[in-house]
Amino acid sequence: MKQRISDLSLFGGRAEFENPVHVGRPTIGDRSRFLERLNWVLDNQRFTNDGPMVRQFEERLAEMAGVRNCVVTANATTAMQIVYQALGLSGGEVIMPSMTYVATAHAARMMGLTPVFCDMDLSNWCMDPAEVENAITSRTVAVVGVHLWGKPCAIDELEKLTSKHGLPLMFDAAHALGCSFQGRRIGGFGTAEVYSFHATKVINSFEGGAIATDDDALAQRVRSLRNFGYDGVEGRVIERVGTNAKMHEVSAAMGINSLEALEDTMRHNQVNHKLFRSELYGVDGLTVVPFDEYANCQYGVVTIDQAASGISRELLTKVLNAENVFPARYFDPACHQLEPYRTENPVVLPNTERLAEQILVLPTGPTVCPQDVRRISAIVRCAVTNGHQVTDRFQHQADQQPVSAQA
Ligand code: T4K
Repeated sequence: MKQRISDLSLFGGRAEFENPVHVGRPTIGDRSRFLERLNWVLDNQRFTNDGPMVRQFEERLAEMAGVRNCVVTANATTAMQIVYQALGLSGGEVIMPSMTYVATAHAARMMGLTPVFCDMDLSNWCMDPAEVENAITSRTVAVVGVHLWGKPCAIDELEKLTSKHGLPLMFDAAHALGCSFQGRRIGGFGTAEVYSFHATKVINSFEGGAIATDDDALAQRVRSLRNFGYDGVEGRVIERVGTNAKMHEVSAAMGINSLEALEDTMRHNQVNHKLFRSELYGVDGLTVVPFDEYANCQYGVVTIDQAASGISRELLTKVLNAENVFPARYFDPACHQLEPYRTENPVVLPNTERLAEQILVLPTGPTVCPQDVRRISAIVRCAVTNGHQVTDRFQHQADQQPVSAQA
């Protein structure tokens, strides 16, 4: 394990990992069960349009989340769009955090709605409800909370606020499947919650999403909207303008497989998370974002404060890449800093901007074993505790390079 600067591969040491270690490796579950399910789909000859695998996946999800309805879709982005449509929202402002994946904002914009971005509360790493209250105007038509990296956002406060103002409350729960808040699984809060089953998520269906809601009428409308607007009861009457956001059977088969592995996956991730916390404890300028024991811990989130550590996030990334470790910068730039959402008078969100500059997500998940976590942590600890020296040495190395090699 790396201990001295000279051990680092960036400075001539041997790479710690022979094969690349990535963020976001998919969770497959029991491969032979998946292949059995795949064969079953092929034999059954029903590939899509609300088939038996999709229905089973929906039932099992609803049971896991403790909600009345789970409507699965092609992905979470279209799921959010059809929730807006089902709520009859076609204009006005939607309040959401800026520190989220751009899909949260795009889903609103694609439906003709205007995202209004709020800053975050650094004590829980989620949207600050006080900021939400300030942002509510007569143009506000909905509020979207995001359970960033699986951390439940300020659900209670947002529920109180939205009910006071008579606004629908949607949660982007793309990261939070399996997580709980006050003893209840994420999925049953607000008007609706939306999961993602993208390949990189704690449960994957290759691509996929779901709308979880206790509102039966809303569930029926979103079922219809995901299937061209066909009526959900009779099935053959076009009742409204809808899209094609259906999940197909092979996706659902993978989703069920991966759902069956959820408890094991969460246990594994929680062990990895605790190890990151202990192995990186006390490193100046580095914080391992904490999760409680009810989180799915699918992201190994750290922040690097360059002023305190002497090393930039970018250089730490270079150090890790040289060791064959590939972290991710979720989510930098934040949404309000992205081209489609920049305004003439720039919105300033200090906490979000600071976090966006410092965030780094380290690999975890079932393909990353606890020993890998120790090895990754050793690299990080070595680079960050010697931050100034690593920076100087890297600069010196760069200065020695011929100009053509630097270009
Ligand atoms: N709301 C939030 C808060 C979200 O984070 C997301 C999606 C959404 C809504 C929308 O959900 P969906 O509409 O996608 O269902 C990924 C995903 O594309 C995106 O789904 C996800 N969030 C976002 C956070 O990240 P990238 O840009 O990180 O993907 P990529 O290809 O760079 O891969 C990242 C890492 O994962 C790499 O290390 C390789 C690994 N990987 C990736 C894929 C696709 C694999 O090992 N296998 C794979 O198949 O976007």
